[in-house]
Amino acid sequence: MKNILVTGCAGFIGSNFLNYILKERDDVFIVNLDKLTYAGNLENLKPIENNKNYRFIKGDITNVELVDYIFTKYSIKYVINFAAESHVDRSILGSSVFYQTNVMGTNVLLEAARRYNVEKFLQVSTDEVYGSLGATGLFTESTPISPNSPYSSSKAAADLMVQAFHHTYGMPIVITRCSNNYGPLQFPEKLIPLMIINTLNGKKLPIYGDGLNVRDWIYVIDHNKAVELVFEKGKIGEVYNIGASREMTNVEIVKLILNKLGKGEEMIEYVKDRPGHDRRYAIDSSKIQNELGWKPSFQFEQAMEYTIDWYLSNKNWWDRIISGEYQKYYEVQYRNR
Ligand code: NAD
Ligand code: TDX
Repeated sequence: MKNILVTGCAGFIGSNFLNYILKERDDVFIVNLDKLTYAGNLENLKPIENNKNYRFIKGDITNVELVDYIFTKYSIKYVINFAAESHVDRSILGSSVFYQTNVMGTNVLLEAARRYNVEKFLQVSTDEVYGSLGATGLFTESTPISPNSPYSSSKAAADLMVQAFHHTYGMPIVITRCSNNYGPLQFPEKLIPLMIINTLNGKKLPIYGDGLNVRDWIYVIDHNKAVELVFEKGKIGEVYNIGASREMTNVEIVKLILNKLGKGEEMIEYVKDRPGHDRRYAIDSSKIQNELGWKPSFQFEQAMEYTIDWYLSNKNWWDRIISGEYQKYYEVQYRNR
C-alpha cells in the first residue's frame, strides 16, 4: 500500500484525479488535504467519499503543524501537490494569496517531505511557467522559465524550489507541466465553463482583446493519467511536459460552444484585454511520450461535446456556485471591461 498525501483535490483537476485513481486502484491510501477555498467543493468527490482507502482533511497546506500531524498519523511516504490558487485573472486582482499558497505552501510540504524522507514528491505545475510563444515554436522542458503573471510567477517559484530541494538535499522529486485542461467539474471562472454557462443563461460572452490568443487544450483525464504515470515511472529530478497538441484560438473555442448549443455569434462581446495577456501556449510532449509511453487518448471534438453535455446535465452543480461568492467576483472582474 502506498500512503500518499494528495493536496487540493476538492478542485477541478484533483477531484477528477481522485475519482479516477480510486476507481482504478486499491494499492493506494490517499489523504486529501484541501482548504476548501472558493474553488474547493466536496460535492466533486461524492463518488469516492466512502472509499476505505480515502480520508479528507480540511486544512491549509501552509499550516506546518497540521501537515506534520498528517505525515505522522498516516505514515505518508508520497506527495502529489495539486493545491494552488489557479486563476490568472484573480492573481491580477490580488496576488498575495497566490504567493502564500503556491510558494509558501509548497515550501511547507517540501520541508515536511524532507523530515519524513518521502520516496517521491510530485509537483503539479503548468506550461505557463515558460511565458508566451510567438506564432511558431513549442515549449520543451528546456525552454527557459519566464513567467508573466502573478499566478505563473508563483508556480515558477515553486518549481525552482522543488528543483532546489532535489539538488541540495537529494529529494526524490518530479515535476509535471501541463497545458490548459477542460472537462467536468471545472470552476465556472475559466474560459470553457464560463462560456458554456453564460450561453445557457443568455449572458454575453466576454472575449478578451482580439480573441486570437492561443491555448493548447487537453482533456482532464489525459492530464491525470500522465500525472499517475510520472508518479509511478518518472525519472527522479526530471520535468515532464504534458499536452495533447490541440491549439485553438479563444474565438474558435467560443464559436464551437455557441454552435453546439445552437446560439448565434451575436452573443460574443469583445472586451478589454487581460493585462499582460500571454499570446500563445503550445506544448511539445515528446519526452513523456518517448520515455514513459504516454499519449493522449481523448479526441478533442468528442471530449468537448461530452464536457458541454456534462454542464447541460449538471445545472444544480454550477447554479449553486454562480449564486454565491462567484457573483461578486464576476461583477468586479467584468465591470468596466
Ligand atoms: P482549482 O482552483 O480548481 O482547485 C484548487 C484546489 O486547491 C481547490 O480545491 C482549493 O480549495 C485548493 N487549495 C487552494 N489553496 C489551498 C491551500 N492553501 N491549502 C490547501 N488547499 C488549497 O485548480 P485546478 O484547475 O484543479 O488546478 C490544480 C493544479 O493544477 C494547480 O496546481 C494548477 O496550477 C495546475 N494546473 C492547472 C491547469 C488548468 O488548466 N486548470 C493546467 C496546468 C496545471
Ligand atoms: O472571460 C474570459 N475571456 C477570455 O477571453 C476568460 C475567463 C478567459 N479568456 C481568455 C484568456 C486566455 O487567453 O481565454 C484563455 C483561457 O483563459 P483561462 O481559462 O483563464 O486560462 P489560462 O489563463 O490560459 O490559464 C489556465 O491554464 C493554465 C489555468 O487557469 C491555469 O491554472 C493553468 O495553469
